[in-house]
Amino acid sequence: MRTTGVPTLSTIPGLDSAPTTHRTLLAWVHEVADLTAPQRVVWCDGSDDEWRRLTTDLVNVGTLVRLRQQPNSFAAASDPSDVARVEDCTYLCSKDEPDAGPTNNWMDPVDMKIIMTELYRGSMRGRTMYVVPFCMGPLTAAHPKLGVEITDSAYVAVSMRLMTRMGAMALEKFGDDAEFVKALHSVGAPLKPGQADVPWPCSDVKYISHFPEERAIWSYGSGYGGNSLLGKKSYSLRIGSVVARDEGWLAEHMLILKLTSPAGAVHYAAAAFPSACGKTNLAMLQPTLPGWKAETLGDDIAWLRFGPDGRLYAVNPEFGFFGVAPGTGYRTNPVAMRMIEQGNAIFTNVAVTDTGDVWWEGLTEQAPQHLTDWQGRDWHPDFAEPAAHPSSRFCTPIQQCPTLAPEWDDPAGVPISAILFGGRRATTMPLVVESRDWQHGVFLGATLSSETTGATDGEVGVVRRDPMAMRLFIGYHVGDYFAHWLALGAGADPAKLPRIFGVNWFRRGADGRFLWPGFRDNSRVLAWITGRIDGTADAVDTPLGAVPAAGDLDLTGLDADPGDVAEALAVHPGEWPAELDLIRDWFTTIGDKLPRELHDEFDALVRRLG
Ligand code: GTP
Ligand code: SPV
Ligand code: MN
Repeated sequence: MRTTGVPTLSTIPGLDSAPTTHRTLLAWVHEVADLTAPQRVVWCDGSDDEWRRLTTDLVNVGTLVRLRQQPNSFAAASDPSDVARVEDCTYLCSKDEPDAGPTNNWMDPVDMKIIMTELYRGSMRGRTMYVVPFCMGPLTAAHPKLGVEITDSAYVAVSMRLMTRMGAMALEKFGDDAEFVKALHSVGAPLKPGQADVPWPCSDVKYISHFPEERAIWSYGSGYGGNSLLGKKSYSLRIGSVVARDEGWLAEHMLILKLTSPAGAVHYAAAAFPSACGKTNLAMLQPTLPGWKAETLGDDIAWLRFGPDGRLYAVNPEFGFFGVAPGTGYRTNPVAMRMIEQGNAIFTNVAVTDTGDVWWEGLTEQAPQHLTDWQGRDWHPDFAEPAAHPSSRFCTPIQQCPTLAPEWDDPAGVPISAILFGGRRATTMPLVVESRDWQHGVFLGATLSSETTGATDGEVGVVRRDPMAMRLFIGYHVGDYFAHWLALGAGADPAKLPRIFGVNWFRRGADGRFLWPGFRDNSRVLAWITGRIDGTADAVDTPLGAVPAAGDLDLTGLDADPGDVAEALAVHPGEWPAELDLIRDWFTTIGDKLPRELHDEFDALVRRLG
């Protein structure tokens, strides 16, 4: 039974030129082509030629603008309605609703598939269907984590080349029967014969759906970031966290950083901050403290597994950076600037200068006199709105990062000695606090809170709980996720576990200014953290945990008011009754699945606060 006008299998050019004999993959590609009815099928090989072809096509249709000031680089402007991850349209379709828990939108997988199958029917008409094989994490891993994204967006295909190990190098690992995650994506904008395309096709109807039992992802209607680059949040975190639970490891929203002290001691740290709360900046830190060296391994996602020696090792599954542009400049993040200026970058929703370069708020102190803003409008410095969208992004290959640690592609990963949990809190949370042990550290992560940012749709600046910065990315029940964290710690040698810290770069004074200068000066906090691990740094015991006195931080050469620093570090018991209420509400939301150990930690905190 076929609808008239839908091309049948054999008539779709490219479908049968598959560079693989993997039977499940071939069958799935045929099935999707049959359903979505594309004009042609392209198997992506990830070559330079392919990149040139696709970027040229994208320039011709108006999706990309070629930058004249940076080699092989492009600016894209999304549809103004498609600028962030869509939280309300993101679903976790576990077979049983309780497995999704209170942090996920749930729908029955059968019902979701009925809805989305009808949306996908003919959704690629008039478009090219790209088959994008990819690998998350090193290709040399014993069991490489493979995926295939089928997409009708060339922008997604070229972005996947920057963000993942994509094309022939990944397909080589498939053989005839390797397991892989099926990730289906359509912008949901079929073209009628003769209908002209728009620069950023997308649909008002959006679904970003995850089927954890099947390890499958179905995304429809959006072309943007984490909604469409499905190796990132959808695979590496939502599906990844479920695989990690089943296999005894952790998939986390964390940067990975290597620190070398002036004495040559090496420590690796992983840090979980919610979206737009400083991961990329910390990952590319240039310490202001003399003699310290920081190197980058990852800026967004970490997969953590115990090694044969009992320590916890981290791997970055990604192959590129999809970083927030505004605020990135030579003063705040010179490493990112040097990375970007090498070219081979795709920018999304930034402003473009009259000379064909990019610009965003914070790139330079003074804005150019004239720009084309992210919505294509003439922009002058007195324009009321920012020239770049607050969540505009740069996307660049990881190998261009000038501070990339040499061990970045090691399938064994790097041994983590510190885990940081941080949020964006104007009050209450001190600059840094050390947990008492793993269980208390899990409590810090489980109660992590942050003011919402522009990285997702919805209101900005509202305080909400964001457990381990994973609120939007846990692929199962949050209570079970906490239990998994606790069980991993309980099964490990406590002396080999990473120490867990809470940080807050964003505390503000009464007049609204940041109390801590942040950015490169965060190296002073990292130095204290490694000092705690090595037993050389002092702290004051507070109800929250160990906090440095101002004199315990190395503040040599710091350009900040000493009163501000003391206030950034302060623990004010008066701020805590309100906070405890919020934690209590959060725990009530989680319900019966909240592990007893976290209730115990809460009670102990209440007691310590008196
Ligand atoms: P995602 O890519 O969305 O996950 O964001 P991220 O966590 O990588 O955040 P990023 O490093 O891109 O920073 C987001 C915003 O926070 C930018 O506007 C930065 O300028 C700002 N920021 C980062 N670090 C600091 C800091 O130490 N202090 C202050 N005040 N702002 C910071
Ligand atoms: C984030 O929002 O945490 C990002 C960008 O890293 S996105 O790819 O859209 O998830
Ligand atoms: Mn992120």
